[in-house]
Amino acid sequence: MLDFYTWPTPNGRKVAIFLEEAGTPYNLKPVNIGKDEQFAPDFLAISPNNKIPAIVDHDNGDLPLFESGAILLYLAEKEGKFLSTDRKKYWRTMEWLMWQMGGVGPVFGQVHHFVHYNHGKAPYAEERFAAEARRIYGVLDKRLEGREYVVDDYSIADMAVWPWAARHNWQQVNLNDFPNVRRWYVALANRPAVQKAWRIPENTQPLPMPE
Ligand SMILES: N[C@@H](CCC(=O)N[C@@H](CS)C(=O)NCC(=O)O)C(=O)O
Repeated sequence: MLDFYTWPTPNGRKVAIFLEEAGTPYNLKPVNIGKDEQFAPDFLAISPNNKIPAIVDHDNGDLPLFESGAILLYLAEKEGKFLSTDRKKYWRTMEWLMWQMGGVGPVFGQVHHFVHYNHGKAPYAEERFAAEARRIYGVLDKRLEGREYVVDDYSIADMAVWPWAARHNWQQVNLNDFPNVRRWYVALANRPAVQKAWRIPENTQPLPMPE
């Protein structure tokens, strides 16, 4: 059994999707980041960067892990799911997972900060990060041309990117401008495990669907 520390945000949802898709049993430990619970000493002992998601694996000597990319890789290896053992596909998945961790997450996070939460305060930053987000959507759209998933089979790469695309409204992005992303986004949004993960921990946020 493992403990899953999370909150209904893009990074938390990556791991929630994996756990629901894999059917991995877990104890849910909500960390309300709106109430600064991520700074509690008990949580910092598990996640020293004071961010969700984090896990503690009691099947593995109470191993604590933070950083969503590391957690996805750990769980994929532990469960033997959603990460191909074929070496080419393995590295292709790693490549797109790292693209999410190094590009999509940090850039979209800045778009949320400047464009969604603090609109009008820093026009240059809004313009810069919104333009970079559109460029990233373009890269993803090209990647998904003629492909069902980011890397051949449904994988942790899809699970890492999808929750960030779910905030397309905050990013002022119309998914109709990116038809391959739209198709992929809707297909994942219709998966029962993704819909369940969206509600973890319990929340009333509507799951965004493009018009
Ligand atoms: N690189 C980290 C980023 C995690 C992250 O930014 N988590 C946010 C929620 S999506 C958080 O916990 N923020 C609380 C804070 O910054 O104090 C990961 O991928 O796990």
